[in-house]
Amino acid sequence: MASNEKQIKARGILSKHGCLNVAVTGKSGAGKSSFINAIRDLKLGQQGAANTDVKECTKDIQSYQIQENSHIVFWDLPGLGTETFKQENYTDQVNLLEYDFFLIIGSERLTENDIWLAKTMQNHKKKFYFVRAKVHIDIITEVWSRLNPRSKDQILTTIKNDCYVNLRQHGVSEDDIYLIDNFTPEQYDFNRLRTKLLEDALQFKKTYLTSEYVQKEIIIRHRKKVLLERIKKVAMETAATSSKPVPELGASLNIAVLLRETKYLTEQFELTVESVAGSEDLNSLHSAELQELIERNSVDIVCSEKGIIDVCKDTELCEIIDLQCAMQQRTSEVSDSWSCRIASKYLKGTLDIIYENAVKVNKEIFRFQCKILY
Ligand SMILES: Nc1nc2c(ncn2[C@@H]2O[C@H](COP(=O)(O)OP(=O)(O)O)[C@@H](O)[C@H]2O)c(=O)[nH]1
Ligand SMILES: [Mg+2]
Repeated sequence: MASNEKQIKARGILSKHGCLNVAVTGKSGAGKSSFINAIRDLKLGQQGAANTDVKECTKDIQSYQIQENSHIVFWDLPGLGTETFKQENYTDQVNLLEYDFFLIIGSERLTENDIWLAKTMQNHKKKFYFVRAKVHIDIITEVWSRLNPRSKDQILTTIKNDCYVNLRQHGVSEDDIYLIDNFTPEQYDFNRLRTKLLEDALQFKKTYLTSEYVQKEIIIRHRKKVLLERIKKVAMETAATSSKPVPELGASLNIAVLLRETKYLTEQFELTVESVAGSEDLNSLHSAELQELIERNSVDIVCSEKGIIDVCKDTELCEIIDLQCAMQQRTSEVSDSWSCRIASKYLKGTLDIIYENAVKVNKEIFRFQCKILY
């Protein structure tokens, strides 16, 4: 597959259900692929490990997930500063701005490419951490190269200060700088970085779920508004055409139309497991739990003539209904406007029940999704 095609494919995968898409970028040879292997507890050559080498070896974009967290995806980007990937084209070549979050991996001295990446992120209001890899090498070579070697902490402080001084004007705080060595992930800042990334991914997912929930509630509210307009027309239709007397309500109604409408209203708010954001990422146990939750919380609208009468009797029109029935018994006349009012009352009452229920189920689904995040 041509690399362009792969990138377009990547674009589709990127928008996936609130997964934090982390682009691992930086100069070629900095340790990007090695970082991805380290965070996934893999060594070069192990099945599924990213390719790493002293020569440029990552030209296509690949994604990697870690076992303990499905809400984070690492994208191993080609290194910046090679013959193929130069600053002027890099943003487009790798769709840089599509990602949610960035790790700029550097090694040895901070380069112009590192600074350019930080500046690009800052200009586009993208969040990133700067990760200085290979610090173990710095510590070892100190002993070989100096007559009076500095302590390990002194070396680390020097590296960190150098990064901070050069990056702070691009919005980087000291905490956003991580000193790591990919071959000793139990040392230096590796675990702090791992923990922070997992926290960030969780926060990102929560924000995504919240926005999905709010969005759905807006849609539910809007749908109710549209359906209220529809009800006005249908109520007239059901009172005027092929209506039959319903003595309990003192009205004459087209029951078939009312039943058809009841079904229609129910369908407009139906929430299924499939319609829930990220449902294809749920394991079978969670899917079944969600299914059960939706069923347990859904109201059962009785789609029958008796159901219609019950809903009408349940409204504040009760007293007038009794009055109408009494009047009708005396005059044996049914007024069209009364029938229309009853039909409209019934449909609005039903819509209210279905709407309230949809709001409740939406809230329950959101709670469930937040619960299973932990
Ligand atoms: N000692 C040490 N070597 C590293 C580290 N990270 C990467 N390397 C080596 O640096 C070279 C380039 O690494 P790679 O992960 O392929 O860099 P990339 O081009 O940024 O993906 C390889 O030979 C790695 O073994 C590290 O943290 N410590
Ligand atoms: Mg690589």
